[in-house]
Amino acid sequence: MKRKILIEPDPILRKKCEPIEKVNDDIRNLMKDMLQTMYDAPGIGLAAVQIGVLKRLVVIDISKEEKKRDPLFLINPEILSKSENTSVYEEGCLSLPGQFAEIERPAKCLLKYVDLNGKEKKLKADGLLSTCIQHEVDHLNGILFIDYLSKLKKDMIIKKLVKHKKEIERVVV
Ligand code: GNR
Ligand code: NI
Repeated sequence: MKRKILIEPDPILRKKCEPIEKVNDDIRNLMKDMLQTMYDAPGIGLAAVQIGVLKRLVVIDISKEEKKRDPLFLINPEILSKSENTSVYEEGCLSLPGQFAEIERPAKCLLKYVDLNGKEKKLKADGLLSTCIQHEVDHLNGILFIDYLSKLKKDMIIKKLVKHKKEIERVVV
């Protein structure tokens, strides 16, 4: 089932998410919904908080072609280490529709997570995957990429989103 994505400003997006204690069918079904919502958007990553569920769950798929889908299901993801060197990507966020900015982050990271079978795994990431992982783990801690921008740029984006949300309301009512 496709879910609705929350758009900033929304206080839920600023909450800290809770770890999963047991990987069961409820969690697997929720992550299936997250993946469907992400592919439909479309996006390359989605944190559960973006659909209003305050749990430490992330789905990612950075594959380019629809036919070669390669989803990653990350439960309780934790970044163990980050590289000294950084890289810059133009980031977008499904909770910040139409907004993009160049963000500098550690180029590589080492991730620990639990998979859909409840098994602990580690993953070394670089490139877009590393950036996407850091972007998603930020969501679990209530952080959005606009928090790394100057107050002026951040305020401009929030103002646009408030206007955008009011326009959506007008269509619905
Ligand atoms: O779809 C997305 N694209 C993207 C591009 C650069 C860096 C991060 C991302 S994640 C984003 C989807 C999203 O909002 N995930 O939380
Ligand atoms: Ni995002």
